[in-house]
Amino acid sequence: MKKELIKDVKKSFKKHFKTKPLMVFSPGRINLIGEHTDYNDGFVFPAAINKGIGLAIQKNNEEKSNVYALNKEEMYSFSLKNIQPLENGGWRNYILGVVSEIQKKEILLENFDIVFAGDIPGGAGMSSSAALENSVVFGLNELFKLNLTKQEMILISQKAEHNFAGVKCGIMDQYASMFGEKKSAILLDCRTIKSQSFKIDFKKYKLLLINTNVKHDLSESAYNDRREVCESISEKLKITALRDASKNDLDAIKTEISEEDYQKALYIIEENERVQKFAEAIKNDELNVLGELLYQSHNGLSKQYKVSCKELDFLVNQTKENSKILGARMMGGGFGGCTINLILKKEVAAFKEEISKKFKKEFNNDCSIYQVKLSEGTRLVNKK
Ligand code: GAF
Repeated sequence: MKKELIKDVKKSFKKHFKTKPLMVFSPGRINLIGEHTDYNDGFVFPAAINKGIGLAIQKNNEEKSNVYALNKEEMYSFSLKNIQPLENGGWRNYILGVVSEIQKKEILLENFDIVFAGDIPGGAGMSSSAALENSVVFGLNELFKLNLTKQEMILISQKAEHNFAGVKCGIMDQYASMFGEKKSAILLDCRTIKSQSFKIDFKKYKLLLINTNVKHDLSESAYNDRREVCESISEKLKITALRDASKNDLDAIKTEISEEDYQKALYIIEENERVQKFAEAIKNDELNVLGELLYQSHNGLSKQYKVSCKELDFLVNQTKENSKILGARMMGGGFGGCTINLILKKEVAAFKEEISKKFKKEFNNDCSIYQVKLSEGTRLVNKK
């Protein structure tokens, strides 16, 4: 969390609303491995990071609630009555979604003011939307003493995403953002919503994110399509979710489904296995195995699940020629955003320069490179 971000949000709140706010920070996340497995009741391995959303919130005595998006310099005022998603509402829908999902629990909210800002680049696949949802539900819970548990809060955030942003996401992003722990990643079972925390120390290696700075248009509809494919195959197999399927089960219905769908379901089965292997390899300090699993994951996401894009494939392929990098893969929903790389610490500077040049030459666009710290989840800040 950057102190500057919190300071700016607080300052802006005082300027616009003239009251003293509660301050919340809600982080984005990375994901080590386990992509698109969350909505299949499977396993994921995310971590909250030191980038996210800073939010200031306080009650007001008006007829409307007011939200100011500091990065965009946009103010939005709305009535708490009859809340509906807005067409092309952008960030507004995350706020409205959270409020509406709280109201669906028969909880009566009073009007409030919010200012928020973030330092997660939009579309980077680092869950700026989950961070925003969580910051709002957490802030409202504190402000109005709603007594919601963190578990209830992340389900509200997830439903806001489903019903107001139209993305039928799993629970990984909201969970990681809410429950993150310092210097740790979380092995989460998305069926039971039980997790195990792993201290992360890759010794001479570290994680590096490279943002393609592209977000291809089809990402949201393609995301929902993938979910539908998984659900329809589960239905055919008469199971709750692909988490319960084996390759043998899938082979038994191979002739009834398309080769494309077969590969997608197979990817999910294999990715779930990779998450387990990844956890074992962390326990045993087998860094080479981690790297290999990252490459396998990318290959599956690109060739079987088909959620990569040429920019992500390019970045991953470039690392294969570099012995200083143990593994890399696309991260998050796909169709743009970041790759996550396991790289020798002392090679970071040289690699940054090299890959920036190559990317520019190939796409005539800049990529961005980030080093992140694994951090705590959503919390109150500046209690004084
Ligand atoms: C997005 C979704 F929001 C997550 O739930 C998850 O499915 C991820 O894509 C892919 O692993 O971030």
